[in-house]
Amino acid sequence: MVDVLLGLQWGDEGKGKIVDYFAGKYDIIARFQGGPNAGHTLYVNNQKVVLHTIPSGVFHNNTLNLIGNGVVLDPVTFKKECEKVAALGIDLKKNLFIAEKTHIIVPTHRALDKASELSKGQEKIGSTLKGIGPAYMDKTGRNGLRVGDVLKADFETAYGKLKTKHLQLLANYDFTEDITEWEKEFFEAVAFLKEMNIVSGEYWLNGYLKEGKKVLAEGAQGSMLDVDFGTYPFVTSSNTISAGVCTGLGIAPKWIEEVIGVTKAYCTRVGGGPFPTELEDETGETLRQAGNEFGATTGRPRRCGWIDLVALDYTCMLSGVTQLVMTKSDVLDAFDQVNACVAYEINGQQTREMPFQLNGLSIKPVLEHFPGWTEATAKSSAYSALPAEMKKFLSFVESYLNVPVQYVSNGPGRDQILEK
Ligand code: 2SA
Ligand code: MG
Repeated sequence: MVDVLLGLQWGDEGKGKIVDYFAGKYDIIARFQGGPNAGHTLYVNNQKVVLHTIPSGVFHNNTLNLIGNGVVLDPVTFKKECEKVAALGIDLKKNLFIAEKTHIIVPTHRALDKASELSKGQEKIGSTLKGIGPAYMDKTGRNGLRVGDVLKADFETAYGKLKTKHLQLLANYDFTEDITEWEKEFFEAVAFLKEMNIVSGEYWLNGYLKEGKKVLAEGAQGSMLDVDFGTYPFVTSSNTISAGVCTGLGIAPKWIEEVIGVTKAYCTRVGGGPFPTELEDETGETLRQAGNEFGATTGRPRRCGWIDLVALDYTCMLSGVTQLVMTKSDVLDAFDQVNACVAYEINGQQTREMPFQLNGLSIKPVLEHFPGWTEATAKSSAYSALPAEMKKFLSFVESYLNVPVQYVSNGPGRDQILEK
């Protein structure tokens, strides 16, 4: 069977920690989309580790990890990440596998990402500039290079062809950088990649499923950044919802059982695009400081706001979420009053549905107010011991979404998680 773990907002819901918490219950952790734009933060022996492309199960002894075909992999960042993980005593040759159909990010993809963002001016997406969009464009445009290609004798020729195409495109943007150094680094990293376990991801994974192994599919970014259903065009370039699991790993829907949705007790967004509950005031700043809301990959300050139940209801529907994990609930300890958005008011009309497009609309979030709690919940050791006011807030969320909040994460530590 396969369980899925997804972010239900705009990313940074705390997926890394939650996958790490659940990892012990699974035989395999598999990434199915995204790439080095992801930043999954874990604490291993009290040391902070940020993973980008490597699945968050690598720190568990008996867990295998798969980078699925739906991912885009940059050999350069991948090599650096592997070295960082290896320095913590992990032998990735034993527990990490890469699907040969995974697409590769080449240096000129990064250049194109930057050029495209610059050309958009005020309308820019706020991309992490890791080359994600251009790499997925080459995948669907049928020009891409895949991990399996690095093993072939003509890889350099194929790379050269793609580079020429990219340089032609870059000429439109007056791109003048010398990429010789980037290429040197790239080919060193490709040599490193060749030595890793490259497998047919779909046969590898289906083989284990038939043996009865338990798989956790680890989502990256968040559902509101899904290329089809997110706040388009301010989205990433992959399917972040549960549907992406089948195409991103090569498995049939029948294998999927639980869909675990992760949401913060409030909401954040990094990069551009609409954000109905955003607080551009002191309250937003308090959330940012109390929640330490800075991008794990880019260090950018994250935009902060109240929890958006309209958006969560939408993403729970899209992915068929069966249970919720609410993270960073302790951050709300700092407030006398806690709010939740229960509807959008657009042109005087209230709606609980996500409009076609959010940008360009003037949306007023309709807020439900909850009294705060005066206790510090980071030290709570049981769900039942949480303050009554927080429990009221949690049950309101449950009844609005009609999905149980099965876990509350009340701090960054590995043990700061309470099961209902
Ligand atoms: P991209 O890089 O082309 O996929 O960016 C497109 C949009 O998707 C957003 N995006 C993200 N949002 C939140 N977290 C992400 N990962 C990092 C993290 C981000 C960071 O975990 O903190 O460190 O800044 C992530 N990746 C992509 C992005 O902001 C664009 O709006
Ligand atoms: Mg993140």
